[in-house]
Amino acid sequence: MVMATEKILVVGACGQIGVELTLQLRKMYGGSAVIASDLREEHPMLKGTGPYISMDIMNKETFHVLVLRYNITQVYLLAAILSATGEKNPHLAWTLNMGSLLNVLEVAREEKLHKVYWPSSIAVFGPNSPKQDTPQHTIMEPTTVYGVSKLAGERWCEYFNHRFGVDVRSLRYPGLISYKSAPGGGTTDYAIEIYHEALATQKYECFLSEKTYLPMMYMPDAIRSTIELMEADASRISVRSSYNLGGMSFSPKEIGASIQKHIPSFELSYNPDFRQQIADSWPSSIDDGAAREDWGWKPAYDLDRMTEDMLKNLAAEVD
Ligand code: VAH
Repeated sequence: MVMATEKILVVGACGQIGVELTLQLRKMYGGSAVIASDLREEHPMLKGTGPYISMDIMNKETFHVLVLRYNITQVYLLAAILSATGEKNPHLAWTLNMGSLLNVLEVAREEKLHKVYWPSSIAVFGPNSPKQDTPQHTIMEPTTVYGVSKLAGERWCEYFNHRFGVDVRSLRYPGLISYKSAPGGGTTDYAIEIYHEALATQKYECFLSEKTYLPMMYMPDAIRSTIELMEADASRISVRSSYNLGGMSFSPKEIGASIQKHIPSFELSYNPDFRQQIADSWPSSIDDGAAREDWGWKPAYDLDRMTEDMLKNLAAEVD
């Protein structure tokens, strides 16, 4: 248990990452030290584990008052519109993803918050970025509004750190796979849906083609990487835009084969849609050497270990 001198606000606590990050932070700091907030109703898994406040992060005044009223010292900003949903409403995606971040960075500066966390994504890379082992620093020409907003956000994070000393930290998450909370409208959501359908119907029609390799990560690794980054001494953080973060890379065909080791009758078919073009613009694998060197990052899950854990826990939910 970390000393509860910190008071943490998680914004977007009911999303795919937010639920699990909130639960982990409450384990570390104590339930009452971590306030969960979202526009939505409180997620069932959060009920009874600590305080919940319904809040619109786009209302800077309300957010600022909440920070003062609850003596907040750290903010985790997880609210965002992801790649696939963002392409259906580009202006809203830009407005929410940028407006929320600027509200948090401004209040962090004004109130001298101890730390801020904000997730970026491998979506900041584009078709002209090196595809394999994409470097920490390289060409970044994202072709989705989501990627553009994350690239711009990274620049704002670095600016607020260098100009005002705000201790804001960030990770370029790959596609995240979990069983505890629903995916958020991303291009990598197939890698979650496939497990649910494998158990429910033993078949799945994938919206990406069979050989679409993408960087992916199991949620326990993603949560641990976030905590390890935020707990690292500030002197070890050399990247103030956002760290590349690698876990594993696989294609729909490979995840299908991993599932078939447990469910031999599972049938996988392919019917690529608009998300194929998004996936094709992203890296196939990531060089996360800077994260490994600066604060000792090392993933624990590979595809088969993730598949075993996903199927075991999803099957338990059905029973
Ligand atoms: C998305 N899950 O698909 C997110 C993620 C790398 C992908 O950023 O939009």
